[in-house]
Amino acid sequence: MSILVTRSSMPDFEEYCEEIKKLWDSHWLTNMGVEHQQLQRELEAYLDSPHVVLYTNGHLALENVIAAMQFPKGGEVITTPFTFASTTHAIVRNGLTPVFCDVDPDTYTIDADKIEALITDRTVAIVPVHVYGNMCDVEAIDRIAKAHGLKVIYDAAHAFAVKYKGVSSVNFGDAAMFSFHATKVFNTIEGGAVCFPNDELVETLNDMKNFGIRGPERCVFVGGNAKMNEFQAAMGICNLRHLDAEIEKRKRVVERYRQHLGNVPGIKLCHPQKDVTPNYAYFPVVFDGFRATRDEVFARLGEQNITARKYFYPLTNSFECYADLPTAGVEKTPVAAYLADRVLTLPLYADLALEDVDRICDIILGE
Ligand code: T4K
Repeated sequence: MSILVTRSSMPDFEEYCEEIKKLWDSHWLTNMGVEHQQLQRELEAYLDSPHVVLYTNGHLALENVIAAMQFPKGGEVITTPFTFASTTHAIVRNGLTPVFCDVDPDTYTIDADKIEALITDRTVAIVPVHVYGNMCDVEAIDRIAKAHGLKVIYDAAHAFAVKYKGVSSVNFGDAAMFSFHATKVFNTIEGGAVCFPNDELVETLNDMKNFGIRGPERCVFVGGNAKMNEFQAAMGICNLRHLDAEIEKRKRVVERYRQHLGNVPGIKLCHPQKDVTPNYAYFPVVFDGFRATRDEVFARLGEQNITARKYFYPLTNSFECYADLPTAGVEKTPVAAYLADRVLTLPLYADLALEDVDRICDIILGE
């Protein structure tokens, strides 16, 4: 049987059917119905967030919250290239220029010590990524942003349920965006959210995701459509009930990987971060000086029907769609370039059998 890099968490079929049954009575399938409202309330409580605005996916959530900040066109946004395409695209699709900062060699998140050198009089914001669920250096980023009057919007797509010093990851910066894609620790099939403290942003984001319509005869804003539908929200309500148990199961998988790969010369793992409550979203492994290269390990696993992924190779600053961007070029971010060439994210999901973890590690170690 094949093992893929991840597998969606799903509630029991009966539980989901029970949750969506009411939709057959109401025929209300989207446009902020009862399921949407319930999920929003539950997430505000679970994430300890003053406001949660739900979206049909994480990308549109990020694109909209950047747009909501009304930055001048051509403004520069400091971010990292060691991420999914979405982060950089969301900046560029808003008419802004991504300025790529290198990443920290241990957490793979933005290297806060390198941010200030990139700030110019055109810089408007920082969009750091809590990549793999690793927390950015939120305190240093906060200090820098305050000193230079910059907005901070976290791409927290990977960081659902992660806490720093007991504080939810949503409570840093001006806003945090989550992805609830099928591949994430918490999923609503497709889905996403923006979490933030500023009351005024609620109306702006709701306008943006629903055509700027404020009533049957009132349209106040040239918005788009990015609403989460009722089936997505119902999936979220069910999955949220089991989330803590799912994270516990992920933890067991991660611990098993650590037992096998923790002390192998040439294999580098991400260490648990001090003061961080993790969500065990991804299990990245860096091969450097190991008897096989990353690509050889990837191929060896593939021969046994095991699909690991090279998240995040290639770096977004090497994408061909950014060939004309003056800030592009992997040589500007050497640590990210080093990682992108050597990292492999191993299969990780709640129901991955520990025996399968043993087998994956045996193949990696050539045993
Ligand atoms: N920012 C960051 C940092 C992100 O990582 C992402 C998304 C975003 C922003 C944007 O959020 P969204 O707009 O997507 O909500 C996947 C996901 O599609 C994407 O959500 C995710 N990041 C990215 C890291 O991974 P692919 O192209 O690798 O997905 P795919 O289809 O190859 O699936 C990977 C594995 O997941 C499959 O081998 C099996 C499993 N899977 C997949 C699907 C679609 C399931 O078990 N169930 C499924 O329904 O991008």
